[in-house]
Amino acid sequence: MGLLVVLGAASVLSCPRHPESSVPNNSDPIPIYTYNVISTYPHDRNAFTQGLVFEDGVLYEGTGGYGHSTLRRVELETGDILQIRELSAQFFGEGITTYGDRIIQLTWKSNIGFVYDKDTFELLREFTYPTEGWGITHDGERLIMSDGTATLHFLNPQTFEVIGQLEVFDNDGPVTRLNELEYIKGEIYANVWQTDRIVRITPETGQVTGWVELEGLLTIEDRLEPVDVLNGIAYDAKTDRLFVTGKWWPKLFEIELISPA
Ligand SMILES: [Ca+2]
Repeated sequence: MGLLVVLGAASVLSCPRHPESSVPNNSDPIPIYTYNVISTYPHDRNAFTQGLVFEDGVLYEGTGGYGHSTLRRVELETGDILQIRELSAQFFGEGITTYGDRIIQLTWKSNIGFVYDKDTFELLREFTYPTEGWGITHDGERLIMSDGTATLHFLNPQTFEVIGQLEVFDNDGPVTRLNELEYIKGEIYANVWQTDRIVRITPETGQVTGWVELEGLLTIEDRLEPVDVLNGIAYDAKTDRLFVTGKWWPKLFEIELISPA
């Protein structure tokens, strides 16, 4: 179903021109990866996950909802909340990323981002941006931000000025609804809102290099209580572990990707 949503959305849009790209439209099929579950961990059913990061043995999570938005430090193995900061009820929290000794958190429609001390969660400053705020990650030099469209924005991590943009496309045209992000070994991974799929993106061109099909992660029992969509990608660069979860999901998964045969 997720694929149909994506293709349907893309099919009504004209194909973008990418003169800088040597890859013709409707060329080779884009590989679809599947997954193995390596480990399963508990996840807070009250967490409407909008941002997920793993760094130095610690999971950081940002949650959304008016009156329910938080920034959390979470113990991976138990799901226990080790530290939490609640946002004012006027803000709908969105993506988070660490950057050095800071944590950056977006808000959905307020055009305001928050910068916290990574250890204390103290608010250090705010910044503004013109679009909606959805997901955020970084490539070591630039912040990378999504806004629910097919456009990713590159931001200076010190001044938060927009320094570039990237239009994401596959063989069918623009890939919209790009949501939670993670930069992994030179690629941008993005949840595609309202699907069970993650899209892998080349930062240099915006071209999709693969889709990851994650349907089936939750069991029927997991869905007896309300769950929302897959959202949340975190990567432990030190141990090469990939984590995913979803909004109100009872579980967080370490997965490995399987290349198509
Ligand atoms: Ca992430």
